[in-house]
Amino acid sequence: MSKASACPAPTKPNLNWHLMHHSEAEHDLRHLIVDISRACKYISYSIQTTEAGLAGTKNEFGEDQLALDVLADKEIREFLCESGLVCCYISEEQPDIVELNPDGEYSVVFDPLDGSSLVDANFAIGSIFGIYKGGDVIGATPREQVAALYVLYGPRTLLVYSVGDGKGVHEFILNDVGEFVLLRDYLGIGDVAKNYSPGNLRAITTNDGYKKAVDTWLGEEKTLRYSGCMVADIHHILSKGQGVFTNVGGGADSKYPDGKLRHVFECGPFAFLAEEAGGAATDGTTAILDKKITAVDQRTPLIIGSKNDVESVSSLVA
Ligand code: P6P
Repeated sequence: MSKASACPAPTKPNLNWHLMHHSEAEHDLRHLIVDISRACKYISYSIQTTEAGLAGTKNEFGEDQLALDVLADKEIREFLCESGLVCCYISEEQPDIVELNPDGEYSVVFDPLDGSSLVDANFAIGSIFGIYKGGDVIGATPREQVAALYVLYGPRTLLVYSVGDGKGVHEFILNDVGEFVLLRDYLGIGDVAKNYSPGNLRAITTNDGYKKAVDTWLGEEKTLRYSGCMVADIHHILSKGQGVFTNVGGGADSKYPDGKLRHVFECGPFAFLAEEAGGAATDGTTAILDKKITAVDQRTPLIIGSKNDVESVSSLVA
């Protein structure tokens, strides 16, 4: 019996096929990623069809929850339950770790709808996911993730994933029949940024290093690209193959001393993807992937993208 399969590669590889034949993800991890992608199809549909009003509830951080935030969180939970593979999850919309199946071999961390407050302005928003083996995310580092992915809901619905291990970062588009099909594989981030995305810009009034970084970008005539949704802004870096995104703190007395972003379900997954694509991600002194996760609501400064720029900005804001 010939070892070579009699089945030719499909003309348009879908997510499941790519996970099986390119990333060689283990069986259950492949199923989990596909189940997460199924939840995101429903989220994409909800964004197109649901009133983006307030849900009348607040999340653990006291922020008003949009109907869509709550809906996205619920849809993801349903598919994590259906997979049977998840022992627990950490969601931006939940106050603490949520236990699902005690026999599940994976933990999932996610921001169900990052940038959701921009939906009424019709800006692109996204879902962010990190996957860990086992149930002990608190105390782990994001380098222990076995996969990371995001879905960007814009003019197109795009999914980008990596299972690490040098297997690359790959981009899929949701087609008209509801399949994520390969758009571009092996996305890379070059060492030098032409674009910059400065989040928490209010911090330059109290963080001299950050102000120096912004002045340098302006002096170098780099091009500003900033939407207010990190999924869109960091996808811009992966899509263009260069760029630097920052969200750093303004000091002890500022509104966000450590910047606005959450370590476990926002910065950790993107750091995994950025390093796999040849870029870098730090908090100014430590690689995000090596920064211990101490709490579900832990915030961290983030400097991510083209290596040379991450290094130079880190030295200014450290
Ligand atoms: P700023 C969206 O709420 C978010 O969490 C990220 O997606 C985004 O990069 C950041 O907050 C926006 O921060 O300082 O621009 O308001």
